[in-house]
Amino acid sequence: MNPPNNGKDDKVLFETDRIYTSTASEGGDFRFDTAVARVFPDMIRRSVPGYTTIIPMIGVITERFARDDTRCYDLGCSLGASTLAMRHGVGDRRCRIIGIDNSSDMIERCQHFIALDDHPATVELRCEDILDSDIRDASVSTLNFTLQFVDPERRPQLLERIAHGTLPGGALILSEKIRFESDWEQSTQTELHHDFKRANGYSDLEISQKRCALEQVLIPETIATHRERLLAAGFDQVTLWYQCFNFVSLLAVKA
Ligand code: GEK
Repeated sequence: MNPPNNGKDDKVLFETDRIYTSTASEGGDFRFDTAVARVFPDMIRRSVPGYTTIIPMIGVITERFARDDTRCYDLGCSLGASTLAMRHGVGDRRCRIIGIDNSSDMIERCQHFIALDDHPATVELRCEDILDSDIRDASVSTLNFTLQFVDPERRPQLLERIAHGTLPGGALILSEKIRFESDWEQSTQTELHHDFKRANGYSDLEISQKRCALEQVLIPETIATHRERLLAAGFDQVTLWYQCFNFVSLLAVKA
């Protein structure tokens, strides 16, 4: 999502993430609340290696897989960066774009970003749990760094429902933070991720406090686990199309 470059509203929409700057600032598990929604574009860009590449590529992938008279789902849409990439990706095809998030703070601000964009494709935003969402007639769905926040025991069923709701030839884009089987890979990739955060201006204190806050909330899995589960859920092909350190994106396609 590119910030508009003028207007006093922009300062309100694009705040710098300072949530974990002091020891007194935060305790407890990470939550997608108002404070996070306010700084989210800055937070995700400075925390997730490759995010600024993945978003436009979601548009490119959508352009290939979107079909007339189908739906495109952005599951865990936050402020709508992927929703907007998909909206532009569908071009002039008759698609309904549906963005879903269970954080009302996110959906409220997302509405504002969608309204700033003038592409004619219809976007419907829903504040609901993706575990309860009705998913059908999908040509493209996106889980861009959302599945990692879902209880691992509920992940298989969610992916089965997405696969079931996907039309033949349709696709799912699944981006996740991952973990590695090998201790060396795990520690090296984690250190590189922290180097990326430091290079983006986060202090060691911010990095360690955020890490603690996410520990029980964001549960990463291996690429092998993701691949096997996508195939078991009903997708027929899976390919890794992007990796930067311990962050990846997979494309799963239904025959
Ligand atoms: C992007 N995709 O900018 N139901 C609905 N929403 C959920 C659920 C759930 N069960 N669990 C988590 N979320 C976005 C970025 S952020 C990723 C996605 C991150 C939502 C949660 O409220 C949050 O907005 C989003 O998933 C995850 O492309 O912060 O690393």
